Amino acid sequence: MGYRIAVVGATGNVGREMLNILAERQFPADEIVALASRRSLGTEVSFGERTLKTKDLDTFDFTGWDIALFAIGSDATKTYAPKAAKAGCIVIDNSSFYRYDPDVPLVVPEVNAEAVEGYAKKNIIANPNCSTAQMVVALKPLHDRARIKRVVVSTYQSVSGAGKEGMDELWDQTKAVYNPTDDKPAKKFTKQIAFNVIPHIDVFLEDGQTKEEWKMVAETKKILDSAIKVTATCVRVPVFVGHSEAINIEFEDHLDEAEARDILREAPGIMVIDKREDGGYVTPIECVGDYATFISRIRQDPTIDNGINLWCVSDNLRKGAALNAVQIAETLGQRVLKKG
Ligand code: 11C
Repeated sequence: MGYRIAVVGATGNVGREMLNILAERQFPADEIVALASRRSLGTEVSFGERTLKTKDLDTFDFTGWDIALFAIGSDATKTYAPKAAKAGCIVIDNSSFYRYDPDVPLVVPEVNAEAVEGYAKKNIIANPNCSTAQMVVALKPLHDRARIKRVVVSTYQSVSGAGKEGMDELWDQTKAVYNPTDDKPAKKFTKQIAFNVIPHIDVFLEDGQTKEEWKMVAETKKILDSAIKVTATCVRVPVFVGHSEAINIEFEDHLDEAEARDILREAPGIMVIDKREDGGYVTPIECVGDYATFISRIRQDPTIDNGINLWCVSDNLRKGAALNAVQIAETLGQRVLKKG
C-alpha cells in the first residue's frame, strides 16, 4: 500500500518540479492530486507519462491524504496549510511562513533528517530557502570534521527563484536589448536584469541586510548549528536556473584543502568537480535538472588560520525546493509514516 499525496500550487515552477521528481523517483504513491487556485482550475500538468488536471485548492478536503507538498506563497500557505494539517495530512511547506516557528522542523535530509520526527506539534514541516539548502548540504560534512565558526557567503541567484514572472522578465528584456523600440522596463526586479546584476533579493530590513540574507543566517542556525556565524550578500544574476555561491568558511580546527575535498566527495548529495584547469568547475547551466549540489574551486584561505574557500552550485528549483521537499516526504516514509 502506498501514499496519497497532494501537490499544492501544481502549476508553478516548483509545483511542476515536485510532480516531475515524485515521478522520477517513483515515490510510492497510490494516488496523486494536483491542486491550484481557482484561476488555474483544470490546467493540465505532467506527472511522468500521465497528465493530471488541477483541482480547486479552496474546496479540497485533505481528509485521508497522507502528505501535502505545498508550493504556494506565504499568504495562501497561512490559509490552507492549517486546513490540511487539521485534516490529518502532513504538510511539507516550501514557503517561508513556518520556517522560523519553533514548533515546526526545518529540514534538509542530508543534514538533519531526524528533525522530521518533530512534525507532530503542527503537522507541518518546513522546506528551507533555496540558497540555504545547497549551502548547508556543503557545510554539514565539513562542520562534522572541523567545527565551523563563521561563514561569509556571496550568492549569484537565478531569476527562477523569483518565479515564472522573473524568468519572463529576463527573457523579454534580453530580446529587447536587440530591439530598442521594444522597451521592457523592470517590473519583477528593481532594475534591469538582462546583462546586469542586482545586489538585492527580497525586502530590506532595518539593519541594511535584505530578508534573503537574513534567511541564510537564521536557517543555517536552525538546520545545522545555532553557534555558526553567517554573513551573506545575495545577488540576482541573469541566469534562468541554478543558484551559485562563493563560500568562505572559518573552522575551529585546521582542515587541509585535500581533506576537505575528500570529505565532500564522500558526502551525501554532493558531487565534487574540482580540476584546476580551464572548465574544471561547475557553472549553473550544467546543474539544471540534476539532484546534486556541485562543489568546485576548493582551496585554502591563506588569510586566516583555518579557512577554506569553495564554489557551490545547485538547481534552485530542485535541491533548493522541490527535490528537498520530496526527500522530506521520503524521510517521513522511512521514519514516521511507514507503510506496506
Ligand atoms: C529567490 N531564494 O531566489 C529566493 C526564492 O524564501 O522560499 C525562494 C524564497 C523563499 O528569489
